[in-house]
Amino acid sequence: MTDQSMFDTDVWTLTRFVMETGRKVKGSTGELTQLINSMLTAIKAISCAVRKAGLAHLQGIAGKTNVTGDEVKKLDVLSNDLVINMLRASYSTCALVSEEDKDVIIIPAEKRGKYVVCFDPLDGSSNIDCLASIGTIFAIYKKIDEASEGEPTVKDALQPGNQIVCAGYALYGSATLVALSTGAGVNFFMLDPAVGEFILTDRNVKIKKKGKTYSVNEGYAKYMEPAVNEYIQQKKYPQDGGAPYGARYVGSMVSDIHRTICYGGIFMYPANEKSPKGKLRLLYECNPIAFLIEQAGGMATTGTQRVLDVQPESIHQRVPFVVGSPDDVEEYLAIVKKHQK
Ligand code: AMP
Ligand code: P6P
Repeated sequence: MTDQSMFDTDVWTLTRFVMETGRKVKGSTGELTQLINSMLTAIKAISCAVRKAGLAHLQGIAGKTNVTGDEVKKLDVLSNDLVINMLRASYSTCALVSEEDKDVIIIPAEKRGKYVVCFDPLDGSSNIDCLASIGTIFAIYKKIDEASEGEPTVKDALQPGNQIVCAGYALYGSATLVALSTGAGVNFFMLDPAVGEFILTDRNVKIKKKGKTYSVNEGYAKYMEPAVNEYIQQKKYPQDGGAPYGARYVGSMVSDIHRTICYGGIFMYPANEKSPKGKLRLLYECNPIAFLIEQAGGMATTGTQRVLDVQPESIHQRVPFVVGSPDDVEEYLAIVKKHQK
C-alpha cells in the first residue's frame, strides 16, 4: 500500500511555476512559457540519454551502432538535436545559437516566434566516460525588432547579456536539477523521475557574500597572468591570518558553478597564454551563468568589465570569466587593478 502522505497533492512543478509567473505579467501571450516548457522537455530527454549512455558504456556497447545495428549518435549531437527540435516545435523562437553549430540556426518562417536562444546542449561532455556531472546551459533573448516580420539575422544573436529575458542550466549529477531565472531571482527544481516533473526545491537562492573555496585549473599556472597567480597564492597562504581556501575543480563548468552558488566562493577561467581570450564562450556559457550568478547576488567579470555588458562580436566568441561571491570577486579585481598600475 503506497503511503498517500508521500504525495504532495499541490506540488510546485517547474511547469506550474512558470505558468503562474507568466500569468502575473500583464499582456504576456504565453509564448515565453511555451518556450521554457519546450526546453524542459529537451532537458528531460537529455537527462534520460545521459544516464542510459553511462549504462551503455558500462555494458561495453562500444562503437557507432547499438545491438540492433542502429546508428548511435554521440551524446552531444543527440542533445543538440533534441534542443533544436523542441525549440523549433515550440513556435516561440526565430533564431538559435548552439555550441555545436558553426552558424546561427534560422527557424523556418512558418514556425517563428519572437525569441532567440543561445545554448550549449551538453557542456562538459568530454567527462561523460568517467561519469562526471555534465550540464545544459541556455540564455533567452527577444529578437531586436519584435515588430519586424523580416528575416532574423546574426545581429539578433549578438545581444549583450544585459538583454537576457531568461537563463538557466540543467545539471546531470547525482540527480538532475534545473536552475532558472527570468530576472526575479534564481529558483532550483529537481527532477522526480517517477513523475517526470521538475519539483521546486529552493526559492530565490542567494550566494554567500564570501566563500571558502576557489575553483580554477591550476595546471595552467605556467601560462597564467601574474595577477591570477598572486590571487591563487593569497588563497593558499592568506596574509590576513585567515584559514587557507579549499580547492575544488571538476572541469565541468555547470558542476563548478552549481557548487559555487550553493556553498559560495569563486570560479575562474581567466585568459592565459594558451587561451588569450579565455576558453569559455560568451553567448552560451558565460552570459547565462553570469545572469544567474548576478540574480543570486554574486558578481561576474571578465577581469576588465561586467560579463553581461560585453558587446558580442561573433557567436562563438570567448571571454575571460571570473564569477562567484561578491567579496571574493572584488578581492580578485583589486589584485588585477594593482597589476595594471
Ligand atoms: P510572452 O508574451 O509570453 O512572450 O511574454 C512577454 C514578456 O513577459 C516576456 O518577454 C517576459 O519578460 C514576461 N514573461 C512572460 N512569461 C513569463 C514567465 N513565465 N516568467 C517570467 N516572465 C514572463
Ligand atoms: P579545462 C568543459 O570542456 C568546459 O567547456 C567547461 O565545462 C569547463 O569549465 C572547462 O571546459 C574546463 O576546461 O581547460 O580546465 O579542461
